[in-house]
Amino acid sequence: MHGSEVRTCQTNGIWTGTQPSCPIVSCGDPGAPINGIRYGKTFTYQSTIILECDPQYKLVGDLTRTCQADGQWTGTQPACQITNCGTFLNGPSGTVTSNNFPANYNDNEYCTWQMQVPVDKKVRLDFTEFRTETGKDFLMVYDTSRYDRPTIVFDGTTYKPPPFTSSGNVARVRFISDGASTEKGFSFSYKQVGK
Ligand SMILES: [Ca+2]
Repeated sequence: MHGSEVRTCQTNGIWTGTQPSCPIVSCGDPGAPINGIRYGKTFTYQSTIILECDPQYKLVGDLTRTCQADGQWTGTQPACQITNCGTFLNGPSGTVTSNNFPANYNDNEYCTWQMQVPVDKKVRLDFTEFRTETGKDFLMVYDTSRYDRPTIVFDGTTYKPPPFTSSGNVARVRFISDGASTEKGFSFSYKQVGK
């Protein structure tokens, strides 16, 4: 706030101090990390943005940042570190498997696949196999045109994720394993479907 917090009416009929005003606080655009993307288009007080890395890169640092009253973002801008897995998939259909499938995947994996279809289509995912270490190794499905929508997370050995259809023309799938114990992993197909 700029101006006087308390103003008193004086005998001359004029208020003391100056009229307060509240300028809109903006933290400014922090940009996207190199080899990454920024979700969220407002940078004012209480806005939250999400920082993400492209396939073949791993996010190191803060996934989300929020604009504070002092005009500073929480946390620090993350970086995207190269990995040895994941890719962009742009064809009308395809199949994705975890590393080494059907043998076990590796420890400490961070793999992202992005499926993109024409703008008037959606991406449908159908899982054929799914086994990951319960509570430790996770598969995440991102509906990337809806950054505000919670990510769907799957893990375990007893069920297969249900089919998923994106709301836009892009979907991302990410697999993250911890440093010990592995399973067979997963296999899914994707294809473009009409809106
Ligand atoms: Ca594990």
